[in-house]
Amino acid sequence: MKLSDDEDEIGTASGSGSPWEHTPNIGHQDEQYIIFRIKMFVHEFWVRDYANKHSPAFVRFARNFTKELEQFFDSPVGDDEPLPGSRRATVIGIEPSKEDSMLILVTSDLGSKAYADGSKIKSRLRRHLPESNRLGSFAVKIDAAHPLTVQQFTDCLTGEFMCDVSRCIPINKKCDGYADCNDKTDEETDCPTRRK
Ligand SMILES: [Ca+2]
Repeated sequence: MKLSDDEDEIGTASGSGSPWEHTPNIGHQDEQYIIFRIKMFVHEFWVRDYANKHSPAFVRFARNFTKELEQFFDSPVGDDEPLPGSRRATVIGIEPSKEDSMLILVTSDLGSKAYADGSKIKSRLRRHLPESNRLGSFAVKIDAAHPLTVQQFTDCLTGEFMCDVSRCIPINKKCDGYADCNDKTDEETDCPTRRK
C-alpha cells in the first residue's frame, strides 16, 4: 500500500547548496520544527475503506485520532505537564493487523513547532501509552508483538554522518579531505591521521 505522496519530502528540507544536504532543524530555536512518524496498534474493526485515505471512514477516523494525539501533548498526562509549543498530527495510513480483525495499525506523523525537545516527545509517548493503553478515547495495544514505534525524522538517515552543527552529509563525504560540515567535524572526528 502506498502510504503517502508527501512521504518523500519528510526530513529532506533542503538547505542552500548541494542537493544531498539537508538540515535537521529548521530555523531558530523558537521556530524549530521537528517531525515524528508514530506507529501504534489501535483496537478498531478493520474496514476496507481504511485503505482509501479519501473515504469518509478514513477521514472520520483520522480526524478523531489526530485530535487525541495532539491533545495528548497539550494537556497534562499523569504527572507530566502539557508540552509547550504546538503540534499538528496527520494520519498517514491505516493497515489491518495480520492476525486480529479487531486491531489496526495506525501510522501518523506529528509535527512539533516551537518545541524541539524530541526526546521529551518520544518519552511521553513511550511512557504513558503502554501504561494506560489509551490515547484519549482510543484503546491502544502495545506489547512485544505490537510495538509502539516513534521515529524522529530530523535524525540523520542510515548512511549519513551528522555534523556537530546540525546537518547531515552522506557518509562517503566523511574524511574525504574536504570540509563538508560548516564546523569541519567530518574531517576532524575519527579520521585517520592526515594533513588537510
Ligand atoms: Ca568531507
